[in-house]
Amino acid sequence: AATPESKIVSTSGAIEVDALIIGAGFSGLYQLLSLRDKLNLSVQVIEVADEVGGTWYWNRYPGARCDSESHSYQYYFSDELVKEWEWTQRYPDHAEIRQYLGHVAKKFDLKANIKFKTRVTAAKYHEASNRWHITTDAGDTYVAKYFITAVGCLSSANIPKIAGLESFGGEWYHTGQWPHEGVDFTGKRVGIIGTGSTGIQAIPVIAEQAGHLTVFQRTANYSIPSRNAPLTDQFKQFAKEKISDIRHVMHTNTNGHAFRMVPRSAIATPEAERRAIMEKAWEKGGLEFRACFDDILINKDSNDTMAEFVCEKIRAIVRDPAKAEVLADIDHPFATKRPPVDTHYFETYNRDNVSIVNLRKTPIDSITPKGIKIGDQEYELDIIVFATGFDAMTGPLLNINITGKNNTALKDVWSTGPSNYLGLQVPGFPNMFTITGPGSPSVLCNMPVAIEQHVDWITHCIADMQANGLQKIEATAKAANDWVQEVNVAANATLLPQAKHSWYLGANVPGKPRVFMPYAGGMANYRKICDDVAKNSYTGFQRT
Ligand code: FAD
Ligand code: N01
Repeated sequence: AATPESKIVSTSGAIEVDALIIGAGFSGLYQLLSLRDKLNLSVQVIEVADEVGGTWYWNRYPGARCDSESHSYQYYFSDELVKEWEWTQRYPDHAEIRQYLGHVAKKFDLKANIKFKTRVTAAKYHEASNRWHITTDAGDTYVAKYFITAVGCLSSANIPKIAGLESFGGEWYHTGQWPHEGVDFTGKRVGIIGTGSTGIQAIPVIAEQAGHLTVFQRTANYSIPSRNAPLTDQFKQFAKEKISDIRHVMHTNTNGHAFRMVPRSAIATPEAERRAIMEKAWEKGGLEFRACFDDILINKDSNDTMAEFVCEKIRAIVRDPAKAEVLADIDHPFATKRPPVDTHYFETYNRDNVSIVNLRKTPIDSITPKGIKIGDQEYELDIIVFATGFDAMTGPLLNINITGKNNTALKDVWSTGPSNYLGLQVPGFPNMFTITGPGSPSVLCNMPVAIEQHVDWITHCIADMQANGLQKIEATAKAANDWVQEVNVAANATLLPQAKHSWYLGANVPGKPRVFMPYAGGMANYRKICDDVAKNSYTGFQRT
């Protein structure tokens, strides 16, 4: 394999490599391994953190763990790797996932090709040489034939611009930039803004330590108990013996998880039977709850049955009817925002030291030196936690000054929302690939499955170019336009766009274009589309 030493430093001081990858999370690590060890290319990864891990490097907030089940939240490209890694819990926490990715990096000697503590600030395509010039905050310039972004969909923290934040006398943190040494909440007056998956994970854990916790909720949310537990020996054995079967299920269903949707309609199931099914799934816990029926996201009547079931559960768990009302006042169909899974989330509101403020009634006015001001009331706080999510999917890409052919900036091409072909390539940006880019299923899936599919497709595409002496691949404008239509059609065939306050639509970031970003047509369907494109000599791409 090509080693870092095989990089060439040109007379201009630029470092020449075959491929430059940004990011050392699940995506970047596997892309590096594939290009370096399968295709023998010289590859450089640039990563702003000082370690591998991506999401799991940054998100160390209390309660941070994944909600994909451990046996599915890992790479499946190597049976040996699956067999040798032992998960301890049904849902691993951030530290365990970091250890896993650290193990992968060590096993395949990946760190040799990663430059840490370095941010890519700009990437510019030079047409005459057909090379990307990529510059970093360390002052380096890399010249690469292939430029691959593995920057993540959820890596650009969304810190709302609330007037007065800079005047706050206490401490404040965003969950996606959590201090590695942790935060001591003991006896403190803590406010948390946000009740998405992150807030719902963090609230029960912070409540156990804080003197008082005030939850500032803008959009009430459904949540399903995770029922997290240590894995039994029997399950561990099952997961290792059935690697092929598990992989097959994940590769042939809509969402990349290791379970299938049960092919039955909620609304067509008699009420008593439907209820019994939902009760059983609620007891089992986890994302599989929504797979009890296969029409939840396409039939509003079916969806209503699940939405009502969860709201009934909220009212039954939360003893204070006023709190229960705020929590169950949900404005979108079930699972049209990513449904969180939790550990004692609704139960936490039965604690005397936890209160909830409904921001839909009165929004935050400002942050003062003492706390958060809403209307006439000032909530005095020692610590504010922003569980306010991310500038998702487009944010991490637009943070980099990317310029394609004719000096065209990506931010201009995407000024009214992202457009590309298959979520993989933007016309005018040859030889640039976006792993899990907008327009791909990515965030609607168990992501390692979506990531492996993209990396394998890109690797195969580059291998084919190398084998055929091709220099350049570029999506055509027509293919991208058609794909954007396809992404819209797929979203509109579901209830997903009905969640108006959703980051899938960019609604959480003021001023962001309202475009449904991920491809909702299903992972298996998408995989087939991509495979067919490759088989048909890369239809929709121009290759020279
Ligand atoms: P990331 O892990 O985000 O890695 C991207 C890397 O790129 C980061 O390390 C970042 O520092 C680096 N980077 C970005 N821009 C630059 C730049 N300009 N220069 C240098 N480096 C840069 N998905 C699931 O499927 N199941 C789950 O249960 C799940 N739980 C999640 C929980 C949380 C709290 C969050 C935030 C996300 C979760 N996700 C989950 C989604 C998760 O992001 C993906 O599963 C996966 O980790 C993404 O890997 P990635 O390598 O594509 O991106
Ligand atoms: O972010 P979110 P997240 N004033 O955007 C509120 C993955 N993930 O970090 O809905 C007041 O979902 C915002 O309100 P609203 C998963 O894909 C997975 O929780 O915009 N409130 C919302 O309540 C997930 O979907 C896991 O009205 C403001 C909250 O902050 C994605 O990451 C765990 C506000 C943000 O919710 C993002 O989740 C964690 C403002 N100005 C994350 N701005 C697991 O798998 C925002 N909000 C377990």
